Amino acid sequence: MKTVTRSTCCYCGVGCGVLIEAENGRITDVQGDPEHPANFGRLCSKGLALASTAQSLTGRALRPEMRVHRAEQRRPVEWSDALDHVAARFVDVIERHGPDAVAFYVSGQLLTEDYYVFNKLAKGLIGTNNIDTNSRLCMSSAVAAYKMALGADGPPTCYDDLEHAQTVLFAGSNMAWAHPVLFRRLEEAKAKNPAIRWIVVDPRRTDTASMADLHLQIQPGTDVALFNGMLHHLIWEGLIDRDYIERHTEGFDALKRLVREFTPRAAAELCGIAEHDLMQAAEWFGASDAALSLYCMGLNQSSHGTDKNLALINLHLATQQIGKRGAGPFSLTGQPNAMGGREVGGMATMLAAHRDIGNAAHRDEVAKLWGLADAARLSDRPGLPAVEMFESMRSGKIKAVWIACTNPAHSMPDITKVREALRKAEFVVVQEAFMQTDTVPFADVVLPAATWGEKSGTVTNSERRISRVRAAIEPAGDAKPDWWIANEIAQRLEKRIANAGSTLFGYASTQAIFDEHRTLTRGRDLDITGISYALLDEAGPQQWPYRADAKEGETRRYTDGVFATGDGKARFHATPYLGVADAVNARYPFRLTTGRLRDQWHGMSRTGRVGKLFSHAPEPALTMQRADATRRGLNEGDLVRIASRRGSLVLPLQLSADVPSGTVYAPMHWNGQFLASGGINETTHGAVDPHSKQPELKHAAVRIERAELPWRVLAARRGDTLAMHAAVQPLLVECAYASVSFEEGDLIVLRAAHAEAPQGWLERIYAALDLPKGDDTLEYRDARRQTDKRVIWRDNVIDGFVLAGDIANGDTLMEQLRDAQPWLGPRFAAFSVQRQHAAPRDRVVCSCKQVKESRINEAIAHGATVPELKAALGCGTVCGSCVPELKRMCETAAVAS
Ligand SMILES: Nc1nc2c(c(=O)[nH]1)N[C@H]1C(S)=C(S)[C@@H](COP(=O)(O)OP(=O)(O)OC[C@H]3O[C@@H](n4cnc5c(=O)[nH]c(N)nc54)[C@H](O)[C@@H]3O)O[C@H]1N2
Ligand SMILES: Nc1nc2c(c(=O)[nH]1)N[C@H]1C(S)=C(S)[C@@H](COP(=O)(O)OP(=O)(O)OC[C@H]3O[C@@H](n4cnc5c(=O)[nH]c(N)nc54)[C@H](O)[C@@H]3O)O[C@H]1N2
Ligand code: SF4
Ligand SMILES: [Mo]
Repeated sequence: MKTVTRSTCCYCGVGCGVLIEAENGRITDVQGDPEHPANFGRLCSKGLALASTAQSLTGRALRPEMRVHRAEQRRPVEWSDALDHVAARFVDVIERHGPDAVAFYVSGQLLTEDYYVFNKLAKGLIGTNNIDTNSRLCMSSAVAAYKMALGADGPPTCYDDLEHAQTVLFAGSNMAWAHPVLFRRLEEAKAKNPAIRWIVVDPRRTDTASMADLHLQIQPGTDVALFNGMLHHLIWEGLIDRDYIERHTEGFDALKRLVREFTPRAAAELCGIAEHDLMQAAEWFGASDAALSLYCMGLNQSSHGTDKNLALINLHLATQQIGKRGAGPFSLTGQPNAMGGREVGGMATMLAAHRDIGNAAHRDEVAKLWGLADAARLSDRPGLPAVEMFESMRSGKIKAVWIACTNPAHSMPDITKVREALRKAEFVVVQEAFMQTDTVPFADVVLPAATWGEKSGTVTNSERRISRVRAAIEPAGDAKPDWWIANEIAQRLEKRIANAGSTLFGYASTQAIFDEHRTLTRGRDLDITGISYALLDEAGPQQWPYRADAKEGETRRYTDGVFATGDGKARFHATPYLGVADAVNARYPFRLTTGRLRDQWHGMSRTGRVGKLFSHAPEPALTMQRADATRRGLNEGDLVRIASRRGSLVLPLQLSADVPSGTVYAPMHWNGQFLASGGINETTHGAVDPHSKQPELKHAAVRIERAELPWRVLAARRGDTLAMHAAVQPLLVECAYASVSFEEGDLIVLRAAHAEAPQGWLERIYAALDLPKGDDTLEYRDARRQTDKRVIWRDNVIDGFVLAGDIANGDTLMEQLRDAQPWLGPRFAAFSVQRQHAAPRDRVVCSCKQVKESRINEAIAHGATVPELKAALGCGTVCGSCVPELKRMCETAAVAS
């Protein structure tokens, strides 16, 4: 029977509504929900691919697994054994070393209900504040700044503002790729009203930047200087609102004194941009009827990320670009439920419903609401934020850790230390939906989690809007929802930890959890006592605050100029400009920055399962400006070693005019499942912001040199890509460079390079890729030249190949494999080099319609415009994620001609 279930996309903080179609326990299709106020039916390329990422059970965590001793292999066990074991080990550590010897590391991708149970378990039952989340790597600078400047967490703005903003300032946000559906709304608003100005602050010329009226291509880490300089100019030009400053704010004088030295010239010089561009940006911002800033990781992921946020909020307060339609500082939430996590207080530095750990009255309130027998059970010791948590594990203080819905061995900065920490811990629990992640190998216990499509609850999106997530199918195998797992173990702990109070756990449903959660928000800034499952079912997603006596939620906050501070006034902060933590010098001359790809999601455990989502960026790469490369004698495609003071990795070089001289860029996604290394976080720096404790993931000083790896491998095979991936992945680390990607048509592609052939490696690759010797296999070997080649046919069509040593005819074989046309002529010709026929690397620009770069360029060469491209080729007509790139390709061609 076919069913359609209304739910929410599991990826970014836009929080698009989806309709999940399922049949016989399988998700068959996912469409945008036309009624959802975040997307009105639209989805981006990742959302549209949800059905294909969800379909296969290969590689899913299906059964609990555990080992009792480190030396053992984990083996499958019953749920009751795994739950009893985790509870017993946690009790043991707590009894021996106290509650702060255990830690929870959870995720902004958990649902609010999951999060709530984890937070109550750590803080209310165990009595430790050692519960932190990947939101520490993501939103914590934005949170710190909102609280310091406006008195409370959460954006004052809403999505409707996107349509009303007259000046849009994107700061450290590549919204065209990271929040695509909201970007579509901005594009439409600008198309309707060309007077709208876009300013983009980003060291790279991203798709977002290429559409801007003004791109401020600043040096990484210099945003505070820029915003201070803009404020200086606003004051000078009389574009500030003195009356508003007087009535609704505090602290302007100190700030004014500070920005005196940030003349446009001085600031522009620090940023590496033109002075008149800085002044232009300030004027467009200050003189606008409605200036909206949209900001994300380029501001937050910095060792002075809170200052970057505050300096931007200063601009809004000084010009009264806040609390009115189309204006305000709008922090874009990264993960689907980073907001929900903050609401339940699921971090080491906060308590439920935006309360503070350090505030005794707040602790008493929470203790009472939770029914704790003893209010003192709520610890007043702040918990350890992510980076410190893993450091404390590494130094042996934290003995047991429970990781849920995040992959720290990939996503934390300086991962050598994280791996050491996970090895050092006595007991590691990993609650995961997929087995192929870099953290799973460290687990003593794997708890299989139900994932998107299989679980229910709520999430809160970037505009404070709570949406229902609903299960369309049963969990895979024995997997269970995250809240259920936490609740089961909590009940076991409750029996063993003395004097916890009345029954704290024993939830029967997510609704029971939500009902308890909302009670805790009564009277708080995020009061949601008016929101219930029943209301969400009847009236759809709702924004907070939404009090019990209200008729609806608040769309915009601070419209009356009264802020959430004690005296109702917002606070200016004097933000000095400070340099990055990891200084460049002659030994480490490049500034490395990192970020996202359009079609991948973080550690790729989901998006990395489908070929289609690789087509836009098929290979990992380090991007460098051509002139920088030429000076070093490096060429496109060369393998380079990127080394920082902490670690190194090898990546292919990609030349691009999008990065400024001296800056290089690598996407954050590629990790040990797809590479011979753990990815770019081998090199990043664990320095954190003093207020938010967010690490500086956007900057590291690095050295780049050619990696001399003459022995090359190119292999590709059609078949069960997920099964082959699992077999190939353990072999990757044996080469200095290796990467795996998928292509449409069930293809897995392996690229590798090493000084010489590792012993016995190729034989294992043949086995992993199912290329046995046989009648359908052609083989060529030249031991002296370390050359080894194999091609396999099925019904006269090439079905796979491995080229090792000499990969000169790789492109030709790849094309044959992709096209799946019968092989003409003698088979041995497959090994002869046919360079002249080899097609150049052709990227897929439009992933929905699979339209390649070459076809688009050909049409552009014949004069096609974006609408004509859409009409003729279909590209850009489904999700629209590639439209910025299509525009850019047309513009580049126009400039060139
Ligand atoms: N496709 C896709 N979308 C996603 C995600 C994903 O994995 N894939 N993840 C989601 C999550 S969790 C998050 S947090 C968001 C992140 O969304 P974004 O923050 O928009 O994405 P990033 O690419 O990490 O970084 C944005 C930009 O910051 C720039 N930048 C680097 N250093 C600086 C600097 O010093 N100053 C300024 N002004 N800019 C700088 C980078 O060049 C980059 O273009 O995306 C969400 N959406
Ligand atoms: N260099 C660099 N590093 C970065 C960043 C950067 O820009 N540059 N960005 C940082 C940011 S902003 C973020 S948010 C982090 C993200 O980093 P992570 O949190 O590590 O990223 P994910 O890969 O999304 O991890 C989520 C995990 O949960 C699993 N999962 C999926 N569904 C479920 C479920 O329902 N339950 C459970 N228990 N598990 C599930 C997935 O398989 C996946 O392994 O990365 C950070 N790291
Ligand atoms: S913009 Fe894309 S990834 Fe983000 S919620 Fe919408 S469909 Fe999902
Ligand atoms: Mo994030």
